[in-house]
Amino acid sequence: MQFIDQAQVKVRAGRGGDGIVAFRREKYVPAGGPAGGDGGNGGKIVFKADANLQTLLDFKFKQLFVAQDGRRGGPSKCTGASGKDLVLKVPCGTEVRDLETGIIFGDLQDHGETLVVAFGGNGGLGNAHFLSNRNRAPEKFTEGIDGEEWLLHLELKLLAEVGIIGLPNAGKSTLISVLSSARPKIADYPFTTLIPNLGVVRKPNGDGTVFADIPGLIEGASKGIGLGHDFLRHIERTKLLIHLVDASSLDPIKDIEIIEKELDSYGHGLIDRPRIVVFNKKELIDSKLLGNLTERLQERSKNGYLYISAVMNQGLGTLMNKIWKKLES
Ligand SMILES: Nc1nc2c(ncn2[C@@H]2O[C@H](COP(=O)(O)OP(=O)(O)OP(=O)(O)O)[C@@H](O)[C@H]2O)c(=O)[nH]1
Ligand SMILES: [Mg+2]
Repeated sequence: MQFIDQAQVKVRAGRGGDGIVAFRREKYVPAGGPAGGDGGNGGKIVFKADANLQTLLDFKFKQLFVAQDGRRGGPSKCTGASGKDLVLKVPCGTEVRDLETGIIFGDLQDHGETLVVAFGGNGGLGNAHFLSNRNRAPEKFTEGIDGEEWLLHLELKLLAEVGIIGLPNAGKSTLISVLSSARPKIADYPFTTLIPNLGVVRKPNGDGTVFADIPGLIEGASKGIGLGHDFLRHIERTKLLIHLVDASSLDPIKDIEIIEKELDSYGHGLIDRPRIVVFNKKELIDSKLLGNLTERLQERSKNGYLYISAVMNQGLGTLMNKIWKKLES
Protein backbone atom coordinates (compact mmCIF):
# COMPACT_ATOMS: atom_id res chain seq x y z
CA MET A 1 0.00 0.00 0.00
CA GLN A 2 1.42 3.33 -0.92
CA PHE A 3 0.85 6.72 0.55
CA ILE A 4 2.34 9.86 -0.74
CA ASP A 5 3.49 12.59 1.50
CA GLN A 6 4.87 15.69 -0.15
CA ALA A 7 6.34 19.09 0.56
CA GLN A 8 7.88 22.04 -1.24
CA VAL A 9 10.96 23.77 0.04
CA LYS A 10 13.37 26.43 -1.03
CA VAL A 11 17.03 25.79 -0.33
CA ARG A 12 19.86 28.23 -0.64
CA ALA A 13 23.49 27.22 -0.28
CA GLY A 14 25.93 29.66 1.27
CA ARG A 15 27.55 32.45 -0.70
CA GLY A 16 31.30 32.40 -1.05
CA GLY A 17 33.19 34.98 0.99
CA ASP A 18 34.85 37.87 -0.89
CA GLY A 19 38.55 37.96 -1.51
CA ILE A 20 40.26 40.99 0.01
CA VAL A 21 42.91 43.54 -0.82
CA ALA A 22 45.78 43.69 1.66
CA PHE A 23 49.53 44.18 1.61
CA ARG A 24 52.22 42.62 3.62
CA ARG A 25 53.43 44.86 6.38
CA GLU A 26 56.48 43.61 8.09
CA LYS A 27 59.28 45.31 9.90
CA TYR A 28 62.25 46.01 7.62
CA VAL A 29 60.29 44.98 4.49
CA PRO A 30 59.36 48.12 2.69
CA ALA A 31 56.43 47.97 0.29
CA GLY A 32 55.47 44.38 1.04
CA GLY A 33 53.68 42.52 -1.72
CA PRO A 34 49.95 41.86 -2.01
CA ALA A 35 48.69 39.53 0.71
CA GLY A 36 44.89 39.63 0.53
CA GLY A 37 43.42 36.18 1.20
CA ASP A 38 40.64 34.37 -0.62
CA GLY A 39 37.10 34.11 0.66
CA GLY A 40 35.89 30.78 2.05
CA ASN A 41 33.40 28.65 0.11
CA GLY A 42 29.72 28.76 1.00
CA GLY A 43 28.15 25.84 2.86
CA LYS A 44 26.22 23.16 0.95
CA ILE A 45 22.67 22.01 1.48
CA VAL A 46 22.63 18.28 2.06
CA PHE A 47 19.73 15.89 2.55
CA LYS A 48 20.32 12.87 4.72
CA ALA A 49 18.02 9.86 5.00
CA ASP A 50 17.01 9.00 8.55
CA ALA A 51 15.10 5.85 9.39
CA ASN A 52 13.64 7.44 12.51
CA LEU A 53 11.58 9.87 10.47
CA GLN A 54 8.30 8.78 8.95
CA THR A 55 6.89 11.91 7.36
CA LEU A 56 7.82 15.16 5.67
CA LEU A 57 5.90 17.08 8.29
CA ASP A 58 8.95 19.11 9.36
CA PHE A 59 9.04 20.68 5.91
CA LYS A 60 5.45 21.83 6.09
CA PHE A 61 6.14 24.30 8.84
CA LYS A 62 9.40 25.69 7.61
CA GLN A 63 10.04 26.17 3.93
CA LEU A 64 13.27 28.09 3.49
CA PHE A 65 16.60 26.56 4.39
CA VAL A 66 19.80 28.52 4.08
CA ALA A 67 23.34 27.28 4.59
CA GLN A 68 26.06 29.44 6.07
CA ASP A 69 28.03 31.87 3.88
CA GLY A 70 31.82 31.62 3.55
CA ARG A 71 33.84 34.24 5.43
CA ARG A 72 35.90 36.96 3.75
CA GLY A 73 39.55 36.37 3.20
CA GLY A 74 42.02 37.77 5.73
CA PRO A 75 45.37 39.57 5.54
CA SER A 76 48.57 37.56 5.22
CA LYS A 77 46.94 35.40 2.54
CA CYS A 78 44.53 33.89 5.05
CA THR A 79 41.65 32.10 3.39
CA GLY A 80 38.30 32.82 5.03
CA ALA A 81 36.50 30.02 6.82
CA SER A 82 34.12 27.94 4.72
CA GLY A 83 30.43 28.17 5.55
CA LYS A 84 28.98 25.20 7.44
CA ASP A 85 26.92 22.75 5.43
CA LEU A 86 23.27 22.51 6.38
CA VAL A 87 22.21 18.89 6.74
CA LEU A 88 18.47 18.29 6.54
CA LYS A 89 17.12 14.96 7.68
CA VAL A 90 14.42 13.32 5.58
CA PRO A 91 12.67 9.97 5.94
CA CYS A 92 14.05 7.02 3.97
CA GLY A 93 12.25 6.81 0.63
CA THR A 94 12.25 10.55 -0.07
CA GLU A 95 12.58 11.60 -3.67
CA VAL A 96 13.92 15.09 -4.42
CA ARG A 97 13.01 16.93 -7.62
CA ASP A 98 13.52 20.35 -9.06
CA LEU A 99 10.08 21.90 -8.78
CA GLU A 100 10.27 23.76 -12.06
CA THR A 101 11.57 21.07 -14.40
CA GLY A 102 10.62 17.96 -12.48
CA ILE A 103 14.14 16.64 -12.89
CA ILE A 104 14.98 14.14 -10.19
CA PHE A 105 17.98 15.17 -8.10
CA GLY A 106 18.01 11.92 -6.22
CA ASP A 107 16.24 9.33 -4.21
CA LEU A 108 17.26 8.72 -0.61
CA GLN A 109 16.59 5.14 0.29
CA ASP A 110 18.89 3.87 3.00
CA HIS A 111 19.48 5.24 6.46
CA GLY A 112 22.50 7.53 6.38
CA GLU A 113 22.45 8.09 2.61
CA THR A 114 23.20 11.70 1.65
CA LEU A 115 22.49 13.89 -1.35
CA VAL A 116 23.97 17.32 -1.98
CA VAL A 117 21.15 19.40 -3.45
CA ALA A 118 22.79 22.82 -3.57
CA PHE A 119 26.46 23.67 -3.75
CA GLY A 120 27.88 26.67 -1.99
CA GLY A 121 29.42 29.45 -4.06
CA ASN A 122 33.19 29.59 -4.36
CA GLY A 123 35.03 32.19 -2.37
CA GLY A 124 36.45 35.19 -4.24
CA LEU A 125 40.16 35.68 -4.84
CA GLY A 126 42.29 38.01 -2.76
CA ASN A 127 44.67 40.45 -4.41
CA ALA A 128 47.59 38.09 -3.74
CA HIS A 129 46.40 36.23 -6.86
CA PHE A 130 46.82 39.22 -9.09
CA LEU A 131 50.48 39.91 -8.63
CA SER A 132 52.28 40.19 -11.97
CA ASN A 133 55.42 41.78 -13.36
CA ARG A 134 53.37 44.67 -14.64
CA ASN A 135 51.51 45.19 -11.44
CA ARG A 136 53.49 44.72 -8.26
CA ALA A 137 50.75 46.16 -6.07
CA PRO A 138 47.41 44.98 -7.45
CA GLU A 139 44.27 46.33 -5.88
CA LYS A 140 42.15 43.79 -7.62
CA PHE A 141 40.09 41.09 -5.89
CA THR A 142 36.98 39.15 -6.78
CA GLU A 143 33.74 38.74 -4.91
CA GLY A 144 32.39 35.46 -3.65
CA ILE A 145 29.80 33.74 -5.79
CA ASP A 146 26.21 33.17 -4.69
CA GLY A 147 25.32 29.67 -3.55
CA GLU A 148 22.93 27.61 -5.61
CA GLU A 149 19.28 28.14 -4.93
CA TRP A 150 16.53 25.70 -5.78
CA LEU A 151 12.85 25.25 -5.28
CA LEU A 152 12.46 21.58 -4.53
CA HIS A 153 9.59 19.17 -4.48
CA LEU A 154 9.96 16.38 -1.92
CA GLU A 155 7.93 13.26 -2.17
CA LEU A 156 7.83 10.35 0.23
CA LYS A 157 6.40 7.04 -0.82
CA LEU A 158 5.49 4.95 2.15
CA LEU A 159 4.73 1.31 1.78
CA ALA A 160 2.50 -0.27 4.40
CA GLU A 161 3.19 -3.93 4.95
CA VAL A 162 0.08 -4.63 6.99
CA GLY A 163 -3.43 -3.31 6.33
CA ILE A 164 -6.16 -3.31 8.98
CA ILE A 165 -9.55 -3.66 7.35
CA GLY A 166 -13.12 -4.25 8.47
CA LEU A 167 -16.59 -2.78 8.76
CA PRO A 168 -16.94 0.72 10.20
CA ASN A 169 -16.67 0.89 13.98
CA ALA A 170 -14.87 -2.45 14.36
CA GLY A 171 -12.06 -0.76 16.25
CA LYS A 172 -9.41 -0.50 13.52
CA SER A 173 -8.20 2.93 14.57
CA THR A 174 -8.18 1.84 18.20
CA LEU A 175 -6.01 -1.13 17.28
CA ILE A 176 -3.43 0.92 15.37
CA SER A 177 -3.36 3.39 18.24
CA VAL A 178 -2.40 0.70 20.74
CA LEU A 179 0.12 -0.98 18.43
CA SER A 180 1.92 2.13 17.22
CA SER A 181 2.42 5.74 18.08
CA ALA A 182 -0.27 6.78 15.58
CA ARG A 183 -3.05 8.74 17.26
CA PRO A 184 -6.00 8.66 14.90
CA LYS A 185 -9.44 9.87 15.76
CA ILE A 186 -11.51 7.18 17.47
CA ALA A 187 -15.22 7.49 17.96
CA ASP A 188 -18.33 5.57 18.65
CA TYR A 189 -19.83 6.04 15.21
CA PRO A 190 -19.09 4.66 11.75
CA PHE A 191 -16.85 6.41 9.21
CA THR A 192 -14.68 8.12 11.76
CA THR A 193 -11.67 7.42 9.61
CA LEU A 194 -11.76 9.14 6.23
CA ILE A 195 -8.21 8.59 5.05
CA PRO A 196 -5.83 5.80 6.02
CA ASN A 197 -3.78 6.29 9.17
CA LEU A 198 -0.27 5.01 9.20
CA GLY A 199 1.60 3.76 12.21
CA VAL A 200 5.05 2.33 12.58
CA VAL A 201 5.27 -0.86 14.61
CA ARG A 202 8.57 -2.32 15.81
CA LYS A 203 9.27 -5.87 14.79
CA PRO A 204 11.01 -8.18 17.30
CA ASN A 205 14.29 -7.56 15.46
CA GLY A 206 13.92 -3.83 16.01
CA ASP A 207 13.04 -2.84 12.44
CA GLY A 208 10.02 -0.66 11.96
CA THR A 209 7.18 -1.67 9.68
CA VAL A 210 4.20 0.38 8.62
CA PHE A 211 0.63 -0.61 9.47
CA ALA A 212 -2.27 1.15 7.81
CA ASP A 213 -5.69 1.62 9.36
CA ILE A 214 -8.05 1.67 6.39
CA PRO A 215 -11.38 3.51 6.49
CA GLY A 216 -14.34 1.21 7.10
CA LEU A 217 -15.46 -0.90 4.16
CA ILE A 218 -19.15 -1.50 3.54
CA GLU A 219 -21.26 -3.68 1.36
CA GLY A 220 -20.77 -2.55 -2.23
CA ALA A 221 -17.34 -1.05 -1.59
CA SER A 222 -15.94 -3.01 -4.52
CA LYS A 223 -18.46 -1.26 -6.76
CA GLY A 224 -17.59 2.17 -5.50
CA ILE A 225 -19.93 2.55 -2.56
CA GLY A 226 -18.68 4.17 0.61
CA LEU A 227 -15.33 5.55 1.54
CA GLY A 228 -13.28 2.42 1.53
CA HIS A 229 -13.39 1.88 -2.21
CA ASP A 230 -10.43 4.00 -3.10
CA PHE A 231 -8.48 2.24 -0.48
CA LEU A 232 -9.16 -1.25 -1.76
CA ARG A 233 -6.85 -0.26 -4.56
CA HIS A 234 -4.11 0.55 -2.07
CA ILE A 235 -4.70 -2.58 -0.05
CA GLU A 236 -3.51 -4.47 -3.09
CA ARG A 237 0.02 -3.51 -2.17
CA THR A 238 0.01 -4.72 1.43
CA LYS A 239 1.48 -8.10 2.25
CA LEU A 240 -0.90 -9.02 5.02
CA LEU A 241 -4.41 -8.03 6.02
CA ILE A 242 -5.79 -7.93 9.53
CA HIS A 243 -9.51 -8.33 9.17
CA LEU A 244 -11.01 -6.86 12.31
CA VAL A 245 -14.52 -7.91 13.34
CA ASP A 246 -16.64 -6.53 16.16
CA ALA A 247 -17.31 -9.65 18.26
CA SER A 248 -20.21 -7.90 19.97
CA SER A 249 -22.10 -7.20 16.77
CA LEU A 250 -25.44 -8.91 16.10
CA ASP A 251 -23.97 -11.36 13.64
CA PRO A 252 -20.18 -11.34 13.50
CA ILE A 253 -20.07 -14.15 10.96
CA LYS A 254 -22.26 -12.26 8.58
CA ASP A 255 -19.99 -9.26 9.11
CA ILE A 256 -17.00 -11.33 8.06
CA GLU A 257 -18.79 -12.49 4.96
CA ILE A 258 -19.67 -8.97 3.89
CA ILE A 259 -16.01 -7.99 3.81
CA GLU A 260 -14.89 -11.22 2.20
CA LYS A 261 -17.46 -10.75 -0.52
CA GLU A 262 -16.09 -7.27 -1.23
CA LEU A 263 -12.51 -8.51 -1.35
CA ASP A 264 -13.60 -11.22 -3.74
CA SER A 265 -15.62 -8.97 -6.07
CA TYR A 266 -12.84 -6.44 -6.19
CA GLY A 267 -10.61 -9.09 -7.73
CA HIS A 268 -6.89 -8.50 -8.26
CA GLY A 269 -6.21 -11.48 -6.02
CA LEU A 270 -7.20 -9.60 -2.88
CA ILE A 271 -9.19 -12.50 -1.52
CA ASP A 272 -6.09 -14.69 -1.63
CA ARG A 273 -3.92 -12.20 0.22
CA PRO A 274 -2.73 -13.63 3.57
CA ARG A 275 -5.31 -12.54 6.10
CA ILE A 276 -5.82 -12.92 9.82
CA VAL A 277 -9.36 -12.66 11.10
CA VAL A 278 -9.42 -11.02 14.50
CA PHE A 279 -12.43 -10.54 16.74
CA ASN A 280 -12.22 -7.34 18.71
CA LYS A 281 -14.18 -6.16 21.76
CA LYS A 282 -14.08 -9.65 23.22
CA GLU A 283 -14.63 -8.34 26.75
CA LEU A 284 -18.12 -7.33 25.71
CA ILE A 285 -19.37 -10.82 25.04
CA ASP A 286 -20.03 -13.49 27.67
CA SER A 287 -18.57 -16.97 27.57
CA LYS A 288 -21.77 -18.49 26.23
CA LEU A 289 -21.76 -16.22 23.21
CA LEU A 290 -18.05 -16.75 22.74
CA GLY A 291 -18.50 -20.55 22.75
CA ASN A 292 -21.31 -20.20 20.28
CA LEU A 293 -19.22 -18.10 17.98
CA THR A 294 -16.24 -20.42 18.17
CA GLU A 295 -18.47 -23.35 17.25
CA ARG A 296 -19.88 -21.63 14.22
CA LEU A 297 -16.41 -20.60 13.16
CA GLN A 298 -15.14 -24.15 13.27
CA GLU A 299 -17.58 -25.14 10.58
CA ARG A 300 -16.35 -22.34 8.45
CA SER A 301 -12.63 -22.79 8.42
CA LYS A 302 -9.72 -24.35 10.19
CA ASN A 303 -7.71 -21.25 9.76
CA GLY A 304 -8.04 -20.21 13.36
CA TYR A 305 -9.28 -16.95 14.78
CA LEU A 306 -8.02 -14.65 17.40
CA TYR A 307 -9.94 -12.78 20.03
CA ILE A 308 -8.66 -9.50 21.30
CA SER A 309 -9.75 -6.43 23.13
CA ALA A 310 -7.92 -3.43 21.78
CA VAL A 311 -9.27 -1.25 24.55
CA MET A 312 -8.43 -3.65 27.39
CA ASN A 313 -5.12 -4.63 25.82
CA GLN A 314 -5.99 -8.32 25.70
CA GLY A 315 -4.66 -10.85 23.20
CA LEU A 316 -2.37 -8.36 21.50
CA GLY A 317 0.86 -10.29 22.16
CA THR A 318 -0.58 -13.38 20.48
CA LEU A 319 -1.80 -11.29 17.59
CA MET A 320 1.61 -9.70 17.08
CA ASN A 321 3.37 -13.08 17.14
CA LYS A 322 1.00 -14.33 14.51
CA ILE A 323 1.59 -11.25 12.38
CA TRP A 324 5.38 -11.59 12.52
CA LYS A 325 5.16 -15.28 11.65
CA LYS A 326 2.93 -14.59 8.66
CA LEU A 327 5.19 -11.83 7.42
CA GLU A 328 8.21 -14.11 7.59
CA SER A 329 6.59 -16.97 5.71
N1 LIG B 1 -15.61 -2.31 24.30
C1 LIG B 1 -14.68 -2.13 23.39
N2 LIG B 1 -14.80 -1.07 22.56
C2 LIG B 1 -13.85 -0.90 21.63
C3 LIG B 1 -12.74 -1.78 21.50
N3 LIG B 1 -11.98 -1.33 20.48
C4 LIG B 1 -12.57 -0.21 19.99
N4 LIG B 1 -13.71 0.04 20.70
C5 LIG B 1 -14.64 1.16 20.51
O1 LIG B 1 -15.29 1.04 19.26
C6 LIG B 1 -15.59 2.33 18.72
C7 LIG B 1 -15.06 2.44 17.31
O2 LIG B 1 -13.64 2.41 17.36
P1 LIG B 1 -12.73 2.94 16.15
O3 LIG B 1 -11.35 2.52 16.48
O4 LIG B 1 -13.02 4.36 15.88
O5 LIG B 1 -13.32 2.05 14.98
P2 LIG B 1 -12.92 2.05 13.43
O6 LIG B 1 -12.97 0.62 12.99
O7 LIG B 1 -11.63 2.76 13.21
O8 LIG B 1 -14.11 2.83 12.78
P3 LIG B 1 -14.18 3.63 11.39
O9 LIG B 1 -13.00 4.51 11.33
O10 LIG B 1 -15.44 4.39 11.48
O11 LIG B 1 -14.22 2.60 10.32
C8 LIG B 1 -14.98 3.34 19.69
O12 LIG B 1 -15.98 3.81 20.53
C9 LIG B 1 -13.96 2.52 20.44
O13 LIG B 1 -13.72 3.02 21.74
C10 LIG B 1 -12.65 -2.88 22.41
O14 LIG B 1 -11.73 -3.69 22.39
N5 LIG B 1 -13.66 -3.00 23.32
MG1 LIG C 1 -11.27 4.47 12.26
